[in-house]
Amino acid sequence: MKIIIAGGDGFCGWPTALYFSQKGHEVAIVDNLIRREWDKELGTQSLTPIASMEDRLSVWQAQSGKSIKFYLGDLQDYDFVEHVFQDFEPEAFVHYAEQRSAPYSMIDREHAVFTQVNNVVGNLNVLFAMKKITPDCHLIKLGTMGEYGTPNIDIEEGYIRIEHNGREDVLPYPKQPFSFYHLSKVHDSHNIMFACKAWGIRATDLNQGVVYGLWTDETKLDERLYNRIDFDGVFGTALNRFCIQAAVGHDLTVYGKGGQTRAFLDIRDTLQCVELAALNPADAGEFRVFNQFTEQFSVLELAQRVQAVAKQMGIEANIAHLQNPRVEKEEHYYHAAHTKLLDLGLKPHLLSDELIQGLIETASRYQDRVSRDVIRPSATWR
Ligand code: NAD
Ligand code: USQ
Repeated sequence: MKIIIAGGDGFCGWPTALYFSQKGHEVAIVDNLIRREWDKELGTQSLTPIASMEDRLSVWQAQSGKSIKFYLGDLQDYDFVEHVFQDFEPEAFVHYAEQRSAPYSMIDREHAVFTQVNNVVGNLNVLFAMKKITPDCHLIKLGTMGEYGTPNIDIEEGYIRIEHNGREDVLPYPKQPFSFYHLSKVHDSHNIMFACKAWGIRATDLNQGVVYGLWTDETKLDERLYNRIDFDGVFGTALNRFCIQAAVGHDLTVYGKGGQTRAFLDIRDTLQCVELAALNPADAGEFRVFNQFTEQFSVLELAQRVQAVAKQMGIEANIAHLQNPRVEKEEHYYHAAHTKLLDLGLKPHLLSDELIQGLIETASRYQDRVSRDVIRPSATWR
């Protein structure tokens, strides 16, 4: 299959590109490398050292004998996007290339506007180029479980049957997103749904939970193939952050009560899910929605899991309940459906003590790269 991985320099995108390449697909990465600039803006860096894209690709070629094409450019630039579609003629387009941090989108007006313009315009450009050049191409779009928020009823996969005044219909599930970032994903979903209906585009919206873990078979082959992993208070996410905090002797930063429950998955399952979507494309005109996660946990539960594994390793990790920088429910009902990817054959890697231990060990190895100044949350919702 000819497949584009947009956002292929990022945490999910880089291992996905290698995974598809290893499986013999013809892969191209599209990225403007802006994620590396955001690190500089925030005074942080990946825990693991990451090589330049040039080095990543030449090492991969040497290791595997396979080449990955790289298009350097911004999805907000329509001429660039059209060129990519003309030149590569993809059968599938995996779209990870967005600003993905909720706290980053809440820093101030400029960051909120940037996030929504970057994400919504980039996605619209992809839709228009697809319609014009490769109308049969399958769009595999990374959305988020955070589109749904935390309603007091079960969350369904994209759609819900509603009865109202004696009539019934299957309608998009109500959205109550957590941040301006999560809102950008809702806007994307609406734009894609409309493009499917109006132009017959085929699309799968993967409402992904929080991704944890780091290593995949391909990224551990050579230090220059290592993936990035974030620890800072803006881009770092719950479980990965707790493991790194335990390793460097920082309190585990639970926001508020910690009863916030979210959907989670191992990064190896991100790759599996995207592969399952790609191998089983949506029909022409179909806007398909999968909830992409394997387990749900409260934030406090995760901190306690990390604390227990750290203890077995001889590390005393303290759990601190920080004042919550976000506006979110700290105790709530949460039950989300996630059967569609399992039906396609997903074999989940459930959260294990070994994975937590491995992350703590990796973080210990690279602890000199962790600046403690950027660990506490800096952006607030209020
Ligand atoms: P990331 O920030 O590590 O990677 C995103 C990549 O996209 C970066 O390399 C960046 O340079 C690139 N990019 C951003 N805007 C671009 C643009 N306009 N043009 C070209 N390239 C651009 O993010 P990630 O953690 O790999 O997440 C990938 C996707 O998955 C995102 O869309 C995110 O919303 C979604 N997602 C991530 C998680 C998670 O826990 N990491 C969970 C659910 C959903
Ligand atoms: N949290 C803490 N302590 C921390 C970090 C986070 O208590 O140190 C809490 C947050 O308050 C929140 C929950 O953990 O309640 C999740 O926060 P997060 O930073 O781990 O994840 P989130 O902001 O939701 O965003 C991440 C990705 C985003 C993706 C989303 C999936 O950055 O791209 O869309 O996970 S989901 O959560 O399903 O919306």
